[in-house]
Amino acid sequence: STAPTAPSRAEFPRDFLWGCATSSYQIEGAGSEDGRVESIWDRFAATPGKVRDGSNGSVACDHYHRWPEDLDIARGMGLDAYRFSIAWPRIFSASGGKPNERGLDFYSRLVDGMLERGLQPWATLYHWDLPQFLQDQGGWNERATVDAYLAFVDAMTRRLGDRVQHWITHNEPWCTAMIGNFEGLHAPGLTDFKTALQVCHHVLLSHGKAVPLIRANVPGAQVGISLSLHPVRPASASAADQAAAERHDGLRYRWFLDPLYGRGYPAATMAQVGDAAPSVLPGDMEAIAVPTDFLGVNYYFPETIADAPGAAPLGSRVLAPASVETTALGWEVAPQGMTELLARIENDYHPGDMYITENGSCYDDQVDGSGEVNDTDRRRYLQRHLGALKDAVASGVKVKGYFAWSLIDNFEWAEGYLRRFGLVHIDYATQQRRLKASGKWYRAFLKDET
Ligand code: GBH
Repeated sequence: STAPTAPSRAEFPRDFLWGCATSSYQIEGAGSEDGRVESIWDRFAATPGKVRDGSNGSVACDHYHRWPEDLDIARGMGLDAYRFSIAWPRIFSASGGKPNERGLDFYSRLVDGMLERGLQPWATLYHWDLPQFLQDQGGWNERATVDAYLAFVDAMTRRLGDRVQHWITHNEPWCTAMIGNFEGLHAPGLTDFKTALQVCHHVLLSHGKAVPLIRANVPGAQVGISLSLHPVRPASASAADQAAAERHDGLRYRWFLDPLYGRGYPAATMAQVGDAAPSVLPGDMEAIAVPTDFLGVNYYFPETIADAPGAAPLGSRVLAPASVETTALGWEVAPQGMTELLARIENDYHPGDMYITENGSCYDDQVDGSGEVNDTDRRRYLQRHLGALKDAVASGVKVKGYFAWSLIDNFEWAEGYLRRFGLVHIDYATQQRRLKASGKWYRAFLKDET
């Protein structure tokens, strides 16, 4: 049954864009085909203890071969748009040199497949799969990686720019920088705060420098960046918890949005990070502040922050809040957090158009005796978040579209294949695809039958 809070499509503006998202390393497989080289995630996943089930993305959903079926499913659901990412290790196998034609051809066929099915392609240029040869030269900690990224962006936008207008420079720079280089929980698995902030700076700089390049190669390009953002809530009303939440928010939210919207790194956070501050060259902050066409917001859950004296980096920690509804990963289910977050960004930065470029939930799905996946929790999560999105639209926030994470179950990074986010179930033994109850509901919603 449909929850009373579920809106219908007709309650959104007619031109509101509906889609699903995926990323290359999480779905493609074909790890060593057609000239693809090793990525930092292949290396990281091969390191014992880094991925919970010891798995990797070398086969994943075999999307590299099964993409026509996956795009048929996306079309069958009635999506307007499909957000995918491009594997840099398929395009460049060494520093300098020419792009790999077989890699370019794969994405060219994929994009043609989307257009044939009436799906608007949204291409993400970096969703965490850095070529390992670049990490061997220092990765994003090195300024030279910005130039390598621009060569990759140039190759992709030249090849696809006659058919792809929507470009996302980076997915979640926080994760690239902090989870990969400070927390050590994602590739490349480093645990150094100063490195993380330098990585962050180079990622933001590479975004800023990519925007004019994309515009030069793609007539009419719409360019943006996707950030993972959380409403931040102090664990208690105590002054210590409130100050901790403020410090956390400075690094988690303002550290990204302030420079992107022309304010430079926030002074208070800059003072708190001290010696870990990144090295910034003249002109960098102006480059990062280049105007964009939209802001992508990836929203999953609010963060509850407690004071934690001595905890790196800024003396705070994220709490698992007690007695709230959570998904199977322990993430709080808080639809109104999305409304709140969008309103805050609108108010703080007036970024123009925003898109929810990811939102979704992890549950322990089971295929039942009749071959169905009755994921009522995920369906309800989706319904409630679309209700919250409707509230955001009604309040005048300029949010123009929504991409569910994810089209299909996939390699969930450090969780391996143990965690499922798809609207479509994957049986990894057979690669069989099955539309879950959540996907069927989204299909009905998109056909305006709910
Ligand atoms: C997105 O990141 C990614 O873009 C996507 O690739 C991924 O599959 C999807 O989310 C689902 O995870 O569990 O308390 O340790 C979302 C950013 C980064 C938010 C990791 C949660 C871990 C918090 N996520 N973070 S905790």
